[in-house]
Order: sequence, then C-alpha cells, then structure tokens
Amino acid sequence: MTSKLIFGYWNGRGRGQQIRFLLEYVEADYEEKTYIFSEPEQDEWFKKDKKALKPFPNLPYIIDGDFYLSEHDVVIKYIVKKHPKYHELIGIGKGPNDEFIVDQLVSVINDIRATIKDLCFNPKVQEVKKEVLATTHTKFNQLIEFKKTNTFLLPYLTIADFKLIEVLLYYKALDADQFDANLNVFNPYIYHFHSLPRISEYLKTDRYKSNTVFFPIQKSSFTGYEFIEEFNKQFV
Ligand SMILES: N[C@@H](CCC(=O)N[C@@H](CS)C(=O)NCC(=O)O)C(=O)O
Repeated sequence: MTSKLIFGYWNGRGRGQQIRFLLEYVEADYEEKTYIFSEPEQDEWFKKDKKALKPFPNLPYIIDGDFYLSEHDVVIKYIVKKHPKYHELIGIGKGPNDEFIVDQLVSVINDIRATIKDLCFNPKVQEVKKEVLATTHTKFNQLIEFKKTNTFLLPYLTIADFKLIEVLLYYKALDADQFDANLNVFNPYIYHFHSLPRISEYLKTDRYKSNTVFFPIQKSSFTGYEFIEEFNKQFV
C-alpha cells in the first residue's frame, strides 16, 4: 500500500514553494500540513511537532508512512525518486554526469539565494538592493552561459529549474527594472515554467496559497507578496 505523503512547512514560500511546485508537477498523492508563523499558532510546530519528529526536526519536511525526512534539498530528491517516471528531474537516465551537474546547479543557486534572502532581511533593503543584487550577476551570467538557448537550464526540466525560478521571482520582485536590464533572458524562462500545464493548473487550485517570501515574516524587510500576486494573474 502506498501512503499519502505529508509535506510540512510554514505558511510561506521560503524553502517550501519549490517543493510544492514539485509535488504538483510529479502528481504526488500528498497533503500539506501548514504551520502558521504567529503566536500562538506556531506552538503547533515549536512545542508539538518539533519535539515529536526525529532525528532532525525541521521545516520543510516530508512524511511517508513511518518515515520522516527533513533538509529541503534531500526532500526534493526523495519526492523525485519516489516517482520513477520523473527521475530525469534529477538527471537520472540522461547524460552520464547529468546527475552531478544538476547537484552542481542546485548548489550554485543556493549561493545566489542566500544573498537575496539576506537582502530581504536587511532593514535598508530599498537603499542597498541595487548594489547587492548586482553582486549576484556574475553567478547569474554563468547560469545564462550554461543554459545557452535551452528552454530550461539543461535541455530538459530538472529540480534546478524549480529552485532557480523562485530566486528569479524574488529578484524581479525586489527590482524589476534591474532584472530586465541584466537578466532579461530569464523572462521567457520564468514564463515558460509557469505555463507548464501542471504548474498553471496548480496556481488555479485552492491548494495554491498566496504567501510571503521569506521567514520569519515578522523580521523580514521585504515580502514580495504583491509582486507575486500580480505576476501569477497572467496564469490563472
Ligand atoms: N538546512 C535546512 C534549513 C531549514 C530551515 O532553516 N527551516 C526554517 C524555515 S526555511 C525553519 O523555520 N525551520 C524550523 C525550525 O528551525 O524549527 C534545510 O535545508 O531544509
């Protein structure tokens, strides 16, 4: 008997949104356990589930029957491996080194994400954003050079695309003009991803929630909420 996966995360995008898109893309049988990041609702995580889920309690997580797994990049791999039809999302069944190339892309994207995340928590975000975002251009340009004219980073969709899409959206939300001036080549890429039938259909369901970008929202200086709400309207 296969069990329904349980995906646990805060009521935000953060490290969770790419996993939500992935669960939808692989047509996983899942339900989401959403934790609310405010008092007293957050006790459900901090005082209850965080104490019960072992050995490494964290969000996001996936529960599959008796098996509990945290660490978002591993959760992503677990979901893909669980759905054999979608193994190519992690480069399996493709070129001999593609699996490692996908991991490499994931690591590069995580580095860019860390810069953008820190920026969203900087109380001076509006003053410093142009300069800080510009420090990501070297790595973004490497990704552009890598992608060449492919629709996705590799000639087929991988988990690296799910991760990059989130980072690009946050950049656009922070400074759309600077994005268009430097990363315009990614505009059709973002559009194409959101136009994938299972992604655009998900955006129309009540499983999709308009959420803010980073956590904890109370400390965040920039949420990106309005931008993403507006952006999604073209797909629903
Ligand atoms: N290394 C972990 C980091 C996870 C993490 O920092 N989770 C944040 C939200 S993105 C959180 O609030 N975790 C719950 C906690 O710290 O109790 C991963 O990659 O998944």
